[in-house]
Amino acid sequence: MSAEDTVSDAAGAISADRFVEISYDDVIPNNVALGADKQLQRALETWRPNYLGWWNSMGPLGYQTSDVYLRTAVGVDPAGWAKFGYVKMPAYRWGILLAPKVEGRAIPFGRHKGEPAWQEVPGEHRALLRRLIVVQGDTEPASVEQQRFLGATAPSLYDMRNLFQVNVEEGRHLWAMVYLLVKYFGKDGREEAQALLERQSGQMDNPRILGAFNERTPDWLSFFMFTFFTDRDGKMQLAALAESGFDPLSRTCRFMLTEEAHHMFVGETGVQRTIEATCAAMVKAGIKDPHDVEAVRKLGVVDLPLLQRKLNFHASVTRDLFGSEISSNAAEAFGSGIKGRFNEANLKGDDHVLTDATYPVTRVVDGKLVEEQTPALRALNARLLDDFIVDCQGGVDRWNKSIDKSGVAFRFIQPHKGFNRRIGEFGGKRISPAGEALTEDEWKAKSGEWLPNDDDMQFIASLMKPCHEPGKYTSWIAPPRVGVNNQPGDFEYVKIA
Ligand code: BYC
Repeated sequence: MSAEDTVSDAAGAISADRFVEISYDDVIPNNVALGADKQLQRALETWRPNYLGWWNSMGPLGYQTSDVYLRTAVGVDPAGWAKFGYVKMPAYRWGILLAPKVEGRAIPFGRHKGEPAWQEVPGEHRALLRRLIVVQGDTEPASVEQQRFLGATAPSLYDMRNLFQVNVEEGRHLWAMVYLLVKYFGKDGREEAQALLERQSGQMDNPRILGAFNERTPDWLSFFMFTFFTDRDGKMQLAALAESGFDPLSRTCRFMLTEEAHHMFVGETGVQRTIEATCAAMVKAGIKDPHDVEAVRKLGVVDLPLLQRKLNFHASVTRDLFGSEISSNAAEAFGSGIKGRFNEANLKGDDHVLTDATYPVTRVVDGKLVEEQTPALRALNARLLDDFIVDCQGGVDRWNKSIDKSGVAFRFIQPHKGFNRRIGEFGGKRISPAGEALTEDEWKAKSGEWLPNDDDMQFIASLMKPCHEPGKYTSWIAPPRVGVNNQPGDFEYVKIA
């Protein structure tokens, strides 16, 4: 029996009771009655081999014939939407799943507030909507490309499996956006769907659209920081798009958010376990000073100041993904009812149209940071970025708690939002992590203390030794508290073929 059979059997068994709406008999599993729209089905079935070609040439390097213990979405019921089982990655059932339709849903914000949500693309907003769907779609394969080489240095089979889980789900998120493009945007949409497979992360001629998705993810610390910070940008953006007046986009994003939560879990616990290994090794060796980097590194663990530099890097690069703090694009997307604020429908205390509202935006004026009240409509990217920073703080606090518990004296701090930015108000300005405006010379003298330097990257690379024995972990990372789907500690998450 092939891995694909195992999953489809499992899904079939489930669909008999709770998940009747998902069709796993189709080549492309879906809950959008794909079989009833032959033209769309044909278009997606034409795209599918190109997607598989992309997966095989740009997806995870190696391990494609290994059985990986993966979860597959088999429903959209929050109480039980996934099924676990061994799957060979290329046989993963990438499906099209939308959250259930909310009958009578109205557009919750903008000029069209209160009108019935659109089931078809509103002609006047077509170009903007297409652009946002393409940008969202572009990040999904980009992240898979960035993480392509990590399997070979996985610190355990548990982590390797988590990497591949994230990768196949980013693949599914690409399918989600391609579905929207192909179903609602005709020939243009089909061309965009193809282009999503052609741009490549980091490529000079045809790079991915957004900056952070052209950075390398060269090691596992980068992967964990990426899934903590950058996948959280995914959460914020998807949440803003889930408010959309274009109902198919809203429903698609709502279901994607379920999967995104796991990616952030992988990031947060990955960093957490790295911290735990470091602190435990320091306590065991009697090292009290976290800044005694040489002594700490000799223990084969990552020193905490280096983790802070990695945090600074990933936080700042990810913040650029919010676009300019003050943006007429964002104002237009909101005004048109296409992209809301985080948690828009539940926000209390304003009219959700924002005609007269203001929002404080930090700007650099005459070399000083000042807060300016700005028309709220134009400050939506600033607001989403602020919400993101608050959301990140929860995880950073939990990391700090685990350092406290060990008795080591160290605290992680999120850098000031102006630190190391390329886009927006702070783009090209030199701001310290504490939020002071610096001269170029001051920046040059200090930035090696704030961002990972060559020595750091070489040290991290030296730690990236694979550990492929079930239940074992490399020195720099602690085992997880619980296994995936409650599997025992020595579970063979990847059967390496
Ligand atoms: N790099 O008015 P502006 C995820 C462009 S992550 C390069 O400042 P706007 C995931 C911008 O496109 C979530 N270019 O900002 C995570 C525009 O160009 P055009 C992804 C940039 O338009 C991990 C121009 O600058 N989803 O899902 O309000 C793993 C002026 O733009 C950048 C989304 O982002 C940049 N960093 O906002 C896997 C949601 N920033 O159009 C997946 C959809 C800006 O003039 N996208 N530019 O040629 C959006 O909502 C918006 O496009 C942005 C930009 C928030 C990205």
